[in-house]
Amino acid sequence: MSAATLITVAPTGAESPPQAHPALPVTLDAVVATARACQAAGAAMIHLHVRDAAGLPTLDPGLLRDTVVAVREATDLIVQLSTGGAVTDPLAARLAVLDAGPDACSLTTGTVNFGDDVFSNPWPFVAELYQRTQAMGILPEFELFELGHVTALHRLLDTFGAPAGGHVHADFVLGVPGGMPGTTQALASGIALLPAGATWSATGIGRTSVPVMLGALSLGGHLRVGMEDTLTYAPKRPVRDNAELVERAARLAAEALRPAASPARARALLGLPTGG
Ligand code: KMH
Ligand code: ZN
Repeated sequence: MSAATLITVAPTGAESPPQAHPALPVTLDAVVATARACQAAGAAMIHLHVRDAAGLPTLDPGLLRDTVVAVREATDLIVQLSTGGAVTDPLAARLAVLDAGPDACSLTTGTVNFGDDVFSNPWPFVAELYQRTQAMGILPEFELFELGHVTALHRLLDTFGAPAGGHVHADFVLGVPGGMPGTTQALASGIALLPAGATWSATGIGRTSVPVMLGALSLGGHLRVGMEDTLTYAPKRPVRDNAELVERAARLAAEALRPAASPARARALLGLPTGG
């Protein structure tokens, strides 16, 4: 079990409209301010989706690049870009996200029902994306919404070899309507199937956020929190902002005697180069 807890913040996502919450960071300035506040609160990695001038999700290459540069200039956070995008995004644009040069990217290993939609990740796309991360030296964070996604992770490693940097890091995304439930039991089933030596975090969507966080801490995992995953802090109590969610995660991690990892410590844990 790691002595420190890597906290990833997912501040924006692609699915909530800009008017869903006044603190949803949809402009570059707001993303940078959020990144700073979340690092101060204990985050070490940021999972980013980008919005256009209307606040709608986009995979515009220039905006993605500008965001990577701006967050790097303002913080020490590990910059992870989403390759999941929005459920409506074409696969080719999702592959091109890597050209923005992040430290890490999300990589969902299979398709999953996503509310009324389908989050599509056919095997040829997943295989191509994975091989591009290897060629470009970008750390993939394997997003696992289903137990079958863990099987597909093994298939990737068996077919194409280890990720860039040699370390396997996964994130269980629980409680999506259509995916695994946000319970400690589901999480325990998933981590039992991970490859030896892998590190993992977990996040629970909506009201499963706190139970999944407590389950992840007790099972020795890391945490992802943020307004991509929940807009409420408690039933009928909207979240103040992303930093409030990071503050709670850092507090609970400290109580679990596994305090929040600094970005430098998180880099070492994930096998990323330090100092850049
Ligand atoms: N917006 C979801 C359909 C990711 O970032 O890689 C996919 C998602 C996962 O958010
Ligand atoms: Zn995402």
